[in-house]
Amino acid sequence: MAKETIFSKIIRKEIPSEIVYQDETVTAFRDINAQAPTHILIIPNKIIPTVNEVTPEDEVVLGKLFTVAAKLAKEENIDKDGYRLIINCNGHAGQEVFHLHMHLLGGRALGPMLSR
Ligand code: DGP
Repeated sequence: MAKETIFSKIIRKEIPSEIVYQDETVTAFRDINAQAPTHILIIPNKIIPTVNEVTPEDEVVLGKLFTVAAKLAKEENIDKDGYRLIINCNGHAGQEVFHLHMHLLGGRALGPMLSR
């Protein structure tokens, strides 16, 4: 059984966060350390620690991360100007929370994709 992180507490509303979307399989909430005017984390309610643990049975819920991202981008009014979706995996990518999450970033020009 995968280990819980702070994100499980957010899903269960045991700690405060600004949840902007939730259903039976996906939760989205504003990042506590926003890197852009819009910075939302979109996560499966099921604990998947990293992309390395993704299995074929996760394909539906992970596809839903994209439909929720598109809906939220529209609601945040960043869909036309553009935005970036990021999923970090393990140390070289800087993953800090081991509950797979998609960052939705926008609201300003985000610059080059990678720092050098
Ligand atoms: P990553 O580096 O990809 O694992 O990103 C983890 C993100 O999670 C980071 O941008 C900060 C955010 N985060 C960590 N703890 C909390 C929390 O308790 N609440 C909220 N809203 N965001 C958090």
